[in-house]
Amino acid sequence: MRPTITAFASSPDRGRGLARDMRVRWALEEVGQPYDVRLLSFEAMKQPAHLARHPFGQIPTYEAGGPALFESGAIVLHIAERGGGLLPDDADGRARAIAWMFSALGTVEPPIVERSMAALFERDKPWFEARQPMLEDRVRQRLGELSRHLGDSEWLDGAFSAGDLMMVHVLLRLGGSGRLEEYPNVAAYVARGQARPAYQRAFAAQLAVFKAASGG
Ligand code: GTB
Repeated sequence: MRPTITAFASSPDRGRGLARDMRVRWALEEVGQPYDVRLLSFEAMKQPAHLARHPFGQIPTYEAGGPALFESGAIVLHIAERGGGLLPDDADGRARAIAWMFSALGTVEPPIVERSMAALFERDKPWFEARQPMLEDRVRQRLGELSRHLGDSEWLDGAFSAGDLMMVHVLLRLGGSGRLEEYPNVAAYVARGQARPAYQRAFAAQLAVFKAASGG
């Protein structure tokens, strides 16, 4: 059954592909699965109809006949398990790819989100300047560790997987900060992810939504 996902009707990322529906779109494009999108305003996300899909009233969600799924990691894993090309065939390789998905979401994303939340919501707070070095160091620590692991490899663990998809999308939130450029192999890794045709199609789809919503 053709899945329906949810996304912002007008994304606060202004079409930069940073909202988490982008991960789901990218995964669907990688496995060649066409999909529909239900666009939601912030108000609609908090209404009972959407809360029945997502207990926290967020996007993305995923519906394909069965119960609605929420959490971008769970959705991408679900897509990867059903389509080809996002998880290795061998059990050990699959386990490693899934471990990388979890590490993207649980180990690398939190300091990146913390950094961007501080920049968005704490600039006028008395503690903002004092916290900055700590927030930047936490991000640098993870980037350094990732850089060491990647070395000259193209992807995190053999062929491109759902682990790479998730990690690249998490890292994209650092775009424009200058952090990625401090680790050239990590920056090149992110660029390789963005160059994938499936990423490009997903990016174009979410950008078209933003442009339509903003009249351009
Ligand atoms: N852990 C959940 C998941 O991975 O699916 C987190 C989902 C989540 O945070 N969704 C956000 C949301 O629905 C949209 S992506 N927020 C509304 C709410 O909580 O009420 C978050 C997002 C928004 C904007 C940018 N940006 O501008 O860079 C990046 C990420």
